Order: sequence, then C-alpha cells, then structure tokens
Amino acid sequence: MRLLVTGGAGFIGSNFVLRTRETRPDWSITVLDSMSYAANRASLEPVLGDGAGDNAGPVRLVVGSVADAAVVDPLVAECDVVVHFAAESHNDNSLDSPWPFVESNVVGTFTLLEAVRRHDKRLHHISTDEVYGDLELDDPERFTEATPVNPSSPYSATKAGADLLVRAWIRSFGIKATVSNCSNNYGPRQHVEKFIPRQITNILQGIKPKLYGSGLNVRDWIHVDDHNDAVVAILEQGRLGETYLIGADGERDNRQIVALLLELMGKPADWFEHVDDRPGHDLRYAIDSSKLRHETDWRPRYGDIRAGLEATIAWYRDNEEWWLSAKDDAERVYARLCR
Ligand code: TDX
Repeated sequence: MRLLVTGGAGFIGSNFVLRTRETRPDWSITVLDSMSYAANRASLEPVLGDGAGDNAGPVRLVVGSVADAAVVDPLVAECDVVVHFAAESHNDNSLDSPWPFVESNVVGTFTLLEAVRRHDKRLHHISTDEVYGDLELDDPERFTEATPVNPSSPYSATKAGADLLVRAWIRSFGIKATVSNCSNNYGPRQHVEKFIPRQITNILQGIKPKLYGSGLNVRDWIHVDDHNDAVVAILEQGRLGETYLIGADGERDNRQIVALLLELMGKPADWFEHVDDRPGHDLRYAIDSSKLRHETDWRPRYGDIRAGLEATIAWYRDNEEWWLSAKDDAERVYARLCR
C-alpha cells in the first residue's frame, strides 16, 4: 500500500510514520509537510536515510502546503491512501492569530478532498475531540460519534469545519473516507508549546510548571502510539463513511498531571505556579471509544499513564537538541500572552 501522510513531520504524524515503518514495513510512505515551526525534520531522520538527499531512505519527504493544489494533486494521484494529519493545532496560537488555522485546517482539507475526489483515492482524516466542545466536571456522559459538534476556540472551529467538509464529501460525492476524533495525545516528539512537554522541559531547565487558572480542567490522555495503532486499525478494519472516536479512558485534571511529573522528576509537590487562564478554556473532554473497540481489534497498550510519562520524561531528557531552540521560541510567545 502506498500512503501519503500529510503533516508527517509533526508530533502525531512523525510518530505514525516511525511506528508504521515497524508494524507495516511493506507500506511505502510519502510525507507531505510544510515544515512549519511545529514540524521537525529530525523526527523523521531515522527513516529518511543517511543524508544522501530527501529521497534516499524508505520514506520520502516532500515540503509543501496541503492547501496548495499544485503540490497536493500529483501526490494524491500516485498514492493509494491519504492519511491527513496536517493541521495547525495549538489553541493558544489560534487565539492570537486565527488565519493560519483557517488556511491549513479548512482550505487544506478542502484541497485534499478535491484531489481525493478527482483521483478516487481513500482518505483517513485525523481530528480531535475538541470539536465537541466541553463537558461539566461531574457530567456522567462522554463524547460519542453522535455528539453534536460545538467547538469553542478558533482552532477547534476549524477542525469541526474540516470534519464537516469530509462528511459532506462522503455524502454528496461518495468519496471513500473515514474520520477519527482522538483525545489529548502525549509521548515523544511533541512540540514544547503543549502542556506536558512544556512542563517537562520547564522542570529540566529549573523553571516551575505553569498551570492555567485553577488547574482543574480535565483532559483524556492517550499515548501517541495507541492513537496511531487505532488509525491503522481503522484503515484496515473500519467501515468507509464512518467516524470513530479514539480514547484510552485516561481522564486526569491538569493538577494531577503536574503532580505526577513533579514526583517522577524529584521535585517538591508544591513546586508549580498558577498563571493567567486561557480565554474560553474548555473544562473537560472525555471520550467513549466503544464503537472503535466493537468494530476493530484495537485496544490501548499504554494503560498506565505513569509509565508512559516516565518514558516521555526520559525521551525529553535524552533529546535536548531536538527541543532546545523551539523551547526559547515557545516561551517568548507565552511571555507575550502572559501564560
Ligand atoms: O502551560 C500550560 N498550562 C496549562 O495548564 C499549557 C500549555 C496548557 N495548560 C492546560 C490547558 C489544557 O487544559 O493543559 C491542558 C492541555 O493543554 P494543551 O496541551 O494546549 O492541549 P489542549 O488545548 O487540550 O488541546 C490538545 O488536545 C486536543 C491539542 O493541543 C490539540 O491539538 C488537540 O486537538
């Protein structure tokens, strides 16, 4: 099978490429990535070959925008399946500057959909639980495939828009597509602007972790490899036209995550600080992934977030050169946003 992986140099996409090289070595992979601030070529280096050019290894890297039809069209023509990870993904940035989110997430998905329609190719669209808005802390319900979209931020609105475009192209044009909405991912190679790597790298640099507002907001954490294995399960066993929610029953509030990181990294339990809350900050996300578990053989392998975080901490400790320059840039943005 020939895969076109958009956003394959970002966090989830690069982990997908690396993991799929191991679990499905006969699949050929072309990555299309704009190599924005959120991408890191070093993440793909092990599979790109020995430096003899972009196309020397088993994975080919094409640098370009998913919103550029002239780039997208020939790449879609030559593949069997498109796995669409490419997106602007950080809520804080979307509050500061929404346009790149509209361009990548809405126009980019539209551009891919038109190419997939033209060439009659299979598409799997990666999305987020944030499209469903948020839940109360004590709400017994969790998000399901039937939950209406109700996004809160410019970021989640553009992802909801992209999801709706995919659904409309399935219904109106009969394209062969599936959608997945996953909960918060953690693991190696995540950009240091995000919550968990920001706090790990803060602690490594002797800076206190920063909790937005009360720190009571709940996220439903899943290891990135569990997410990506679910994507493979959907590619192989999912029904065309369907949406699948991906989650690993990992609800924790932000204070609990910081407490765990401090303990695992040998710092006192009160060694953190509260900072300005994020405007419109979603309270709680929670995923019911029963449909995925009924229809495929996927099960999460990282049941224990403690062990997953320990491994993630070790990765950031051992790979400082991967994140150091991005850290300075991310913290400059946060200083301006007072967060
Ligand atoms: O320094 C911080 N302190 C803090 O308390 C940061 C960066 C975040 N937070 C909070 C905000 C959230 O409640 O931690 C939680 C997680 O924040 P993010 O890592 O920014 O993730 P979130 O906003 O939940 O969105 C993430 O999950 C869904 C991804 O960034 C999205 O791309 C994905 O769609």
